[in-house]
Amino acid sequence: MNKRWDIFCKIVDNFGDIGVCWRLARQLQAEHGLQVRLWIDDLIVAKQLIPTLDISLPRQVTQNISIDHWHADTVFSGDADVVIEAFSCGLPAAYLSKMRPNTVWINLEYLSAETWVDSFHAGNSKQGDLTRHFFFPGFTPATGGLLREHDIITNNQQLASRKPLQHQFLNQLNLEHSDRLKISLFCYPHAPVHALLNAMASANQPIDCYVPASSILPIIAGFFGKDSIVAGEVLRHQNLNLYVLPFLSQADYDKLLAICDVNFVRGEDSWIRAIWAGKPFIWQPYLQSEETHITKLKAFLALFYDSFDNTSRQSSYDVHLAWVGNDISTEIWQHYLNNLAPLKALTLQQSNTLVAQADLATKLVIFSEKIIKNIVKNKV
Ligand code: TRH
Repeated sequence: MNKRWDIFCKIVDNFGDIGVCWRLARQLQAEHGLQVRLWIDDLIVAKQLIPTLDISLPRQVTQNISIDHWHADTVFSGDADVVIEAFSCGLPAAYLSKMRPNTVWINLEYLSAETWVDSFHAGNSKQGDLTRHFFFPGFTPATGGLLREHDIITNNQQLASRKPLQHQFLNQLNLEHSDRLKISLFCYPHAPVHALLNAMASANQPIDCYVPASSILPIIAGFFGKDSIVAGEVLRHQNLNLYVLPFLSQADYDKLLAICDVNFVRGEDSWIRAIWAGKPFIWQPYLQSEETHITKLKAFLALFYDSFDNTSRQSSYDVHLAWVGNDISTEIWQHYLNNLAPLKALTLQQSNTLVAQADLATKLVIFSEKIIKNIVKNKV
């Protein structure tokens, strides 16, 4: 049995690398009964997502996952059956030298909705005695799927439909209850944040905007004419009430997305969480050279919104392209808000279509089993 899995996570930038690896590790352990060891190169950043982590320890077990600090002098045993190299992070030479030809080596790629992903998923290349397999997450059945815990949809639906649960969550964050439109905001600092806040303030309905602490806080402070802001502050301007939240646990961030009416998300992991929340969302892709992120955005817009009616599709395209551009006008934002009811229904419909597909962790386990069988077959 391929029970022992190693996951290698190099933290390049932000929280997406560790966010995805930590979520995957927990799901493989909890839902597939695997022994998972997560190798992390930067425990300090990881601690933001895994608060129980003791950064002084080279090895520890938390939530049934063995977490090992991966550094230049790490000594490896190479006893795993399956090795996940997250986002082409490069397995260390000392580890590669311990791997056996039948060790299943899988490179977990970045998520993209581009059509070429279907044909590149599940390819491989020889590296000496070893074979490196390429696993592409994606939105179609021909890809590796999307990370989704078995209970996330039920949890989100319960929270979205039950006011007492929502009040309990808001109370826990020291937030007031209101019937105002709720919006969460998580984005990169190069987004036109001032323009968005301005559009929210002058929109024709009151808005509660929740901002978990991130690198955009100085920009928000500037909008309100302040030098700095911290979690707990409430800032008001015209129709906009803005609540600064602490950086939440992944579980609480899911809850925030589930109770909001619109979610601004970014990168990779929060993007998928917004889809499972089933609410209209605006995705900001991770900035890449040669406008690659715009290509990725357009591929996703085509995949997700092309079945929408003309008005909803147009307002979704407009708001996304404005958000990745340098400006988001009051008109574009108001048009989006005017279409929220159909956008809500259509987004939920698309989310349900994706939920009907197998999730990434399950597909990864099946993929690893198929590789093992082929290896065995080739030997016979
Ligand atoms: O942090 P990101 O920008 O990560 C990015 C992307 O993954 C990108 O593709 C990759 O190339 C780059 O990293 C290196 O955005 P992302 O992917 O949404 O990850 C954020 C994580 O933080 C996600 O797991 C959700 C979590 N999160 C919380 O746990 N609490 C919070 O309050 C917030 C706002 C986020």
